[in-house]
Amino acid sequence: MNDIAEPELIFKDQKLVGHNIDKITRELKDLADIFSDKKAYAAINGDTVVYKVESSFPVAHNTEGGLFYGITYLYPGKVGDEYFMTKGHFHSIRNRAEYYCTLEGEGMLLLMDEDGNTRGEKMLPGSIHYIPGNTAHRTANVGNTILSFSAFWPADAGHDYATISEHGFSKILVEQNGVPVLVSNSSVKA
Ligand code: M6P
Ligand code: ZN
Repeated sequence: MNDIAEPELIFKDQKLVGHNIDKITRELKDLADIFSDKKAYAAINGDTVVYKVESSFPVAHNTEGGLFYGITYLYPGKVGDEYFMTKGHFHSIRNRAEYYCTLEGEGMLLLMDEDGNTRGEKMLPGSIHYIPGNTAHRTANVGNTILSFSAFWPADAGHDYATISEHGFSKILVEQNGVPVLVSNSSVKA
C-alpha cells in the first residue's frame, strides 16, 4: 500500500483547487450597509463584483479544534472616496484569532477592538497579519489590481456580521490626495 497522497488542496492558476471548495461572490448590492457615501453607492451598478471568497471547510462548522482556510479576491474600486472593502466581522466566539497572508496586490487590513479603537495595517505581497481575538477585521483594496490574501481561522469562530452592519467601524479608509487615510466615521451609531 502506498502511504503517500496527492495534496488535497492546491492554489493553482490563481484559484483554489480541490474537492468541495465553497465559493461566494459579493456584489455591491450585497454591501448596502458598509459604504458611507450613500449617494455614490446608489450611482454604481449593484451588480458590480466587489470580492470573491474560495474556502475549504475540512471539518463541520463549529468544530472545536478544527481550522478553515480561504482565499479572498478583492477587486479595485471605490465608492466615492472609500475603497472597495469586505463586509468585516467580529468572530461569534469573540476570542478566536485568525491569520491573513497577502498573496497579491496592495491593501489595508482594518482592525477594531471592542472599545471601538480602529487601526490599519498595510498589506503587500508576502505580508503576514495576526488578527487577535476580540478584534473586528476587514480589508480594503487601495491599489489598481486585485488584492488577494489567504486566511486561516478556527472552525468554531463563526462570523458576527450584525455588529458591524449596525455600528460600522469607528474609522473609514478613504483616498485623500491620492493616498489612503483613516478618518473618523461620522455615520457610526454609538
Ligand atoms: C477571509 C476570512 C473569511 C471571510 C472572508 C471575507 O477569507 O476572514 O472568514 O469570510 O475573508 O470577509 P467577510 O466575511 O468579512 O466578508
Ligand atoms: Zn474572521
